[in-house]
This record gives sequence, structure tokens and C-alpha cells, in this order.
Amino acid sequence: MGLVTALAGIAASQLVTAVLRTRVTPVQAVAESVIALTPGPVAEALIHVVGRNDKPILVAGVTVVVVLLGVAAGLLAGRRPLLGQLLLAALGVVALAAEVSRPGFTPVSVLPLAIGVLVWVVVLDFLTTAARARPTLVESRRRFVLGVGGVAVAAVLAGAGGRFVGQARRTVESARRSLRLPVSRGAVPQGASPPLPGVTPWRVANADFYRIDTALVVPAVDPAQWRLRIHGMVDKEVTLTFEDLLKRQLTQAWVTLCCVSNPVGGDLIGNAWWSGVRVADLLAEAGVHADADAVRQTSHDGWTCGTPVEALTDGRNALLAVAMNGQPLPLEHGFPVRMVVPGLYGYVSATKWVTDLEVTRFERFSAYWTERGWSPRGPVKTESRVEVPRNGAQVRAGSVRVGGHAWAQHTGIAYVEYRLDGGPWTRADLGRVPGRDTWVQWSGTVHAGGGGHTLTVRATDRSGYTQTAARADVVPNGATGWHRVDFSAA
Ligand SMILES: Nc1nc2c(c(=O)[nH]1)N[C@H]1C(S)=C(S)[C@@H](COP(=O)(O)O)O[C@H]1N2
Ligand SMILES: [Mo]
Repeated sequence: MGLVTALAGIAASQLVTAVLRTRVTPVQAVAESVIALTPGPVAEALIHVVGRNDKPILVAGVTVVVVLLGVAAGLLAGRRPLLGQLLLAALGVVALAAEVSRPGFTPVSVLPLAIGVLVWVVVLDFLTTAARARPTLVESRRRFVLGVGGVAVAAVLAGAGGRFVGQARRTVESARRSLRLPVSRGAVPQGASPPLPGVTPWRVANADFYRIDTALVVPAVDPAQWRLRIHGMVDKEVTLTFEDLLKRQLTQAWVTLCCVSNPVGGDLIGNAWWSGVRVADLLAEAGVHADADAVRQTSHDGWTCGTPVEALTDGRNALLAVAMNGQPLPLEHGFPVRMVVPGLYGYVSATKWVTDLEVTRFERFSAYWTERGWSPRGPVKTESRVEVPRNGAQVRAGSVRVGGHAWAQHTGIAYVEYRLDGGPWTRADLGRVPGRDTWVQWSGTVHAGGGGHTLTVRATDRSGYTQTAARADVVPNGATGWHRVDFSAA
């Protein structure tokens, strides 16, 4: 009885969410609050790394807890109906607190929750009354069973309906499909990839591009509604529509984006051809005050980060990007507009679904990840990794081809060296790159006799810095250390 009640309420709130197109369902709002309230950099590091996987798990977890509490309320209501109702009401209050604290909250967002709780209270009351009728009377038993069955069926229907009825996402997907942007797909430079199967392609396809964000529900931002406001320490505020943005001079460039949470040898990195408007031009139009040193960026879903004014105005291709590899940004990667800044980790620069740029000073604010123990400034560290052979691979003894990627965005890679076991460092062949802002593919050959081997790689950037062997954790500003793989030859 409690189970049916809980499911009915959740399903009803989901249906109302879908019909009203509010941003998140009450359950998702609670799950988002759980993320926001998780204390300590370690817990956050976990969330950051787990990326896309934590979300369905978390939402499922919250659903299970709500359902269990519903069962408890049902059991309670069997004896003390008022207590059962009170438990449900308390649950409603927790969800309400979560919703109010979420970005994009409007009074309308309360409706799904209100209707969900109303359904709970009414259904529980109906079922307890039915259960209390004399069980000896066949008639009332049948009525009870019919009641439970009816509510269960209605709940399933409402839940299913909620998934399909007028989702905001579908509207935005179709707006995205009908966009024709004046962008090119970008040609991969000749010689960027040495012929070595098993190495990640130099251009990472949109569908394969890593994804990191805190959004439980991918924001569905209609380009017709999108606005970017530039304000704060500026001579004059600027507000742009998507159309305004497209009228500006477009810049297109290869830029490699990576995540501060990428462990040594990890794959939270991708390279793409980005098309967008230079942030420097827009900031110049607004007139940045001389004493400002930071831009506080805010996304549609309330995520924030702080970017040095210098990185946005020093001549590099810091872009408000509208396209990725010649396509409008995928929704997951920030449609309709995101920031991309060569040389900075994503957590301090690459705001997806960006809507607000406040020119300010670093000491005046903290941002989403800096509040959780990560550094306010996040320049990319010089790194490299082995992709061939894979760790644990078995290869034929003799001459073995090896390779991978190295990166030091906006500094550039000077050379890459690899070493078999305790042998001498050998310089790798480097793929051709268009500039300093992308990763570089490296390759080479080692002579491996039968048995176990270790291959180690290290890169030196164009400032003359060679990667340190000292291992540092990803918190607070990026991992260091040499990547090595173990393989065996026979
Ligand atoms: N709105 C929003 N933008 C965001 C984030 C986020 O959580 N929310 N995460 C940032 C981080 S930590 C990274 S590494 C990049 C990842 O961009 P991608 O998902 O397109 O690869 O987005 C950045 N932009
Ligand atoms: Mo990140």
C-alpha cells in the first residue's frame, strides 16, 4: 500500500514536470541537492571523476529511498493514519527545500511536487480507509484490491507519460537540427596522425568526446531564448542574443580540452575543431576596467567558474563556441553556446550553456569547484600518455611499435621521450600540429625480448619544462607523474 502510494506520487510529479516543462523533477532536485551538499574535496573528486555515471545511480538511489519511506508511511498508516500522512508531508518539505535551492527555481517549479504530495496523501488515505473496512466482507476486499491495482496502473501510465509528453529536450533538439551555421568541419592537418593503429584519433568525434558536468538533466536551452549578459567591472553592459552572436566575426580553431580530474594516463581529454566568437572582442566592446582580473562565468544550470581576464584577452583563441567539429554543439557539450579557452582546464574556463559573464576580481567570489577544494586557477599541466601497447597487452617479441599523445596546450610540446624498462630515453617521432593549442601524437619503436616489460613516456614543452616523475593527485590542480604501461612479449 505504501509502495503503491510512493510510486503514484513520484509518477504524478514526473507527469506534471513534463507537462509544465520545469527543469527538473522533484526527485532530480533532491538528487542535485545531494551532489551540492556532499562535503569535502574527496567526495567531490569522486563525483567529478565518475562524471556521467553518478547521475542515474544517484537519481535511482533517491527514488529507492522515497519508495522505502513510502512503504514505511504505508505501514504506519495501517495503525496510525495521521503519522503516515505526517511522514509523507515531511518528505514533501525536504523535496521543497531541495527545489528552492536549485538554479532556475520559479514558483511554477513547485507544482509537480505539490501535486505529487497531494497524490500521496489522497492515495494513502483512500487505501487505508479501504483496508480498514471489514476484511470479512468479500465485497470490501475486492474493492481494496481493485483500488490498489487501479492506482498502480495509473501510476505506471503517468510515469510512462512523463517520459514522452512534450519534453523540452525534444523541442531544443529539433531547433538544433534546423540550425544552419556558417562553419566548416575543419581538415585534420596532414601528418597529424602517424600510422599506428590503436591510438585515439587526432580529432575526437562529438559522440566520443568525454563529458564532465554537474547537470543531472542536460539543460535544454532554446537558442531563440538564449541570452549572454556581460557585466560587472565594465564601461557598458552588453547583452547578446544567439543571432547577435552569429553576426560577429567567426573564428575557427583546433583546441584540445581536458579535465583537471584526468588521472595520469586517463582519457578525460579530447581534441576538436571549434567555431565561435572571440571572447576578447566582446570584452573589448564592454570595456573591461583595468583593475579587473577575473571573469565569473555562470551557466544556465547555475554552475560557475572563474577565468583570468588575461587568458581571455591575450590573443589566444578563447572562444564562445557555437559549433564542434562543424556541427552545432551537442546538447551534452553546451548547446547553444559554451566557452573554450586553450591552456586552461575545463573547470576554470569551459562553461557549457554559458549565459553570464561577470567581470570582477578573483578575491571577490568563489566558484563551484573552488568551493570544493580545487584551485582558483587551473593552467593545464604538461602531460603525456602511452596508448599502444595497452597496459597488460601481449605482443610479439622483437620490434614493437609504441605511441600515444602528449599535450601542453598554449605552451606547445617540444619533444617526447620514451624508455623501455631501465633503458635510455629515446626521442619519439611527433605528428604535425597546427599550433600550440592541441595535443600531439607521438610514436616510436622498441626492441622487446621475450618476457615482461615496462614502457614509460615523458614530454618536454616549449618552455623547456620536462614532466616531473613526482606523482601528484588530481586535487587541487591536476595530476603529475610519468605514465607507464606493463606488457609482455613472446
Ligand atoms: N555548465 C557547466 N559547464 C561545465 C561543467 C559543468 O559542470 N557545468 N564542467 C566543466 C568541466 S570540469 C569540464 S572538464 C568541461 C568538460 O566539457 P565537455 O563535457 O564538453 O567535455 O566542461 C566544463 N564546463
Ligand atoms: Mo573538468
